[in-house]
Amino acid sequence: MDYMTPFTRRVNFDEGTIPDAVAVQERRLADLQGMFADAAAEAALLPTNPLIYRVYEATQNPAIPGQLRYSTTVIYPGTVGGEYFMTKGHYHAQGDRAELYLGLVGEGYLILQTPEGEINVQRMTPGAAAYVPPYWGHRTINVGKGNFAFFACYPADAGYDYGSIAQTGFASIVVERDGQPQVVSNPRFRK
Ligand code: S6P
Ligand code: ZN
Repeated sequence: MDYMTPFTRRVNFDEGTIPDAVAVQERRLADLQGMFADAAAEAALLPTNPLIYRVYEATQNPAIPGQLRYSTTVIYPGTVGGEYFMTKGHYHAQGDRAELYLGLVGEGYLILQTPEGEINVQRMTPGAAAYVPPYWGHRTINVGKGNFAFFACYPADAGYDYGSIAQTGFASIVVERDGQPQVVSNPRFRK
């Protein structure tokens, strides 16, 4: 048997980062083009191409059954035409793979959607352990004034299906109304 060597990576609980991450992905507005409901507001912001979030990958464990990967995501505060900064969102390429999120810093929403368009919203604050069941697409949204960060652990072979979300969007979006987050239906949702 060729045993894998155990290891530890430290999560910074104040920042929600993984300082010795094996990879850090940056997502800017250009990477989310067409995903915000207010196309004019998105186009107006595009020249400055703000940083929306970073993903700190703790591992590059092999994408095979039985292996796990884990990471943190830090979403910066801000809106595009009143719609809060958010992740691209995805289904798992292997749809039956679940995932666990743990809130670390700030305040966010986890919005989940079935392939049929059913929506579920979970509020995430530090300590909230939110379960993403098999088959639910998922996106996280920073609804606070500071950074929002969470830890994620998922089967290494889950993979990413970004295409379905890019095509249809989520049926609901989260916008700021009178300084408060509100979940409203997405005018650009294409079922
Ligand atoms: C992976 C997990 C997270 C996200 C990350 C960024 O299954 O759900 O690590 O990859 O939060 O979101 P996205 O939608 O850009 O991959
Ligand atoms: Zn996922």
